[in-house]
Amino acid sequence: MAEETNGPAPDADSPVVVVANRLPVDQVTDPDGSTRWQRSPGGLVTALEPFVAGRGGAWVGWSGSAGDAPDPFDSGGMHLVPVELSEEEVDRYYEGFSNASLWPLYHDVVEKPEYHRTWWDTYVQVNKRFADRAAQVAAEGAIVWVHDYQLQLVPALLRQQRPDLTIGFFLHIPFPPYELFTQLPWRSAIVEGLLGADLIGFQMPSAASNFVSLARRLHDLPTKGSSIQYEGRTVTAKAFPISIDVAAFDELASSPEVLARAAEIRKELGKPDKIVLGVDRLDYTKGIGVRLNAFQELLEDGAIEAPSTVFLQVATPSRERVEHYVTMRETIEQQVGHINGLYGSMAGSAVQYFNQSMPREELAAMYRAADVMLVTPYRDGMNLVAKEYVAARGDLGGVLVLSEFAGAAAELRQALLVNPHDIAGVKNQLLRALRMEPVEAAKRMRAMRRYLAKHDLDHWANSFFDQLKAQA
Ligand code: GDG
Repeated sequence: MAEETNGPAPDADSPVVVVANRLPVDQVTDPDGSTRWQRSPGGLVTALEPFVAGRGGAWVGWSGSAGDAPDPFDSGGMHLVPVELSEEEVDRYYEGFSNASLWPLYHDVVEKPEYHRTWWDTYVQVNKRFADRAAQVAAEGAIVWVHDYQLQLVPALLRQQRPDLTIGFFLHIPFPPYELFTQLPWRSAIVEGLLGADLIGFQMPSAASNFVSLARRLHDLPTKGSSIQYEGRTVTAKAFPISIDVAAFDELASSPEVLARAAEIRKELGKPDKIVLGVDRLDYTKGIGVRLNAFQELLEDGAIEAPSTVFLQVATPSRERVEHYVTMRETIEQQVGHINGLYGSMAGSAVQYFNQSMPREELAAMYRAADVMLVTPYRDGMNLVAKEYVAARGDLGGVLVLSEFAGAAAELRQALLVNPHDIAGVKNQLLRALRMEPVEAAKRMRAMRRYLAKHDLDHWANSFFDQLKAQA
């Protein structure tokens, strides 16, 4: 366990520190058995790298494997500070409290959250360790940006040790209303943990106001608009909807290689008239079953036929040691088998299902090949897949069907919005998307692309940092 510090340690010299569950690198093993660190794929790393690299900044996070942590090292212009987690801590803090208590609770209790005191104790212990590491590397008066639901206690723990710091926190997932949040046996501790920050960012204005009203109702704190008065400080809770690197995705999706692959995918599928696509981490919040039900009923009704209309679903493996995920995967795979048994033919399957992680280029080609993109989460902080689909359609083709309960729905207003709990509504909108005139589809796509071009990942990171610096 790290020693507590009061004020910066003598060698603490990072003016900007990111604290996240994972480091921005993954350890890879080469064919000769040697290991090395490779930058993690993903937008967040790309967005935050410019703020950390080149400014002597640091990134505090877990390496992804249980056991002793490697010593801090430099990579890509960033000082990386690994935090160690034992097997038991991974079970209780990460798979337990983060992914089987907080994740379902924050997603409208789509599955029943489990609450265990041992999980909570470990969550506290691990949050302390992350806060200690950040306190050790942050320079006097540094800006620290803490990320996501795994680390909600870090802002207060860090402020106790280092009142000189400016602390920001961003929650990538939804924040539930008072009536749900107050189920949590440790609700006050979480609110106090977050209030250690100067700025708390959420994906949606409604999530920010859920938090403000919680501070008022549960802790009797004075609030006004997005401001909360707490221990002589003003804490701001506001929405900063996250985005993607729109230009980079657009460029990738219109490269000759990706376009050629998109044409090949259509050919490999037997040149269907329509391709419907879903891309998700295999997660019960994403509403993959809803889509399969709607597709199956349209086949039953005779409104569509297979394989001239084919449904392509990529369900990337995720959290495979958490029980809810194991049962959900079995249910979905049975459903796919059932639909294909009934509606497949020698000419091809009705549903093409992949429980695999795909290269980014392959995803881009699928986006480009798909006539309809189905994004139907029961609840989602943002949903970057919806934004990637729009960014990929420089040809203005394709129709996006999007759940009202994804954060992205507040921005991508020209999508065909659906309530994933209303199967008849999902069927109607899917059919409407399949039958939409290209002129109308292009008009909708153009409007969404215009919006996204201005609201990209840089815009998100800059707005958050600017507001945080203004609070300093
Ligand atoms: C959380 C919040 C919020 C998926 N399969 C493959 C693959 N992906 C990529 C997608 C996209 C990302 O993963 C998924 O992002 P989402 O936003 O859709 O969902 P979560 O993973 O649940 O993310 C969410 C987000 O944080 C950011 O704040 O939007 O609400 O839940 O980029 O393309 N990428 C590759 N192969 C795959 O098979 N390469």
